Amino acid sequence: DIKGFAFDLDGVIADTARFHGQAWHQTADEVGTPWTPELAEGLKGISRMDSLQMILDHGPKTRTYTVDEKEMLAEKKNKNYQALIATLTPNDILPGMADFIQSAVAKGYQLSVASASKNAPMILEHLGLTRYFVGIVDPATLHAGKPDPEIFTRAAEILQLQPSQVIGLEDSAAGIRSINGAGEVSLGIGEQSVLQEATLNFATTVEVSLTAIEQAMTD
Ligand code: B16
Ligand code: MG
Repeated sequence: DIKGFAFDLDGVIADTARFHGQAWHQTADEVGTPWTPELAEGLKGISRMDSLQMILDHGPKTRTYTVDEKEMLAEKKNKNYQALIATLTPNDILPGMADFIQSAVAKGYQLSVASASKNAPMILEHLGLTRYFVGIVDPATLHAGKPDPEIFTRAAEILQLQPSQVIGLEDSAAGIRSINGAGEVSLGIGEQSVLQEATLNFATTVEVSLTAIEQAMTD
């Protein structure tokens, strides 16, 4: 029986990708990397330092950056990003997800967060959602990011549940792979062609409800 849910954040609870995009665009301009929609898409779900490396790899490569310089670039991006996420309010929760989260808690399910973002606690605070979650996996303590199963394994441990008792919600292919690898039930939100490996698939957050999930599980 399902007793808990592990949530990805960006793309599942809120659309923070647009803020990451805005802040990384500024970094790209600074290092001379042309900003393209493909680059913006490629940055979704990957860690901060991997994102910076991807931007540098798409650049002119006329110079190399030291570890210190890279850390300064990443820190500057994060400051800009944090200024943007400070504007988030409960109105920025993706459609249907506030209802889903509240009704899941009301029905006795346990919730945790499995996000690659070190800013997840701050984002949940601005969205007014902190109190609904038993805990948030700290991505700084992980040995490997998504698609490695570690983050979703830890999300079940936080809930003190067996992986088979947990449904993981994700909008990225790497995230779905992580959930499946952890032995949980994967719920993909987005295009089925991208999230082929998901056990359950919903086109948008609007369709996600306890009734719809129960229905999909018995199909
Ligand atoms: P931070 P998720 C991910 O969030 C974002 O999709 C990705 O673009 C970002 O680089 C990553 O978090 C790290 O974020 O710089 O705030 O630590 O989809 O795993 O919730
Ligand atoms: Mg995501």
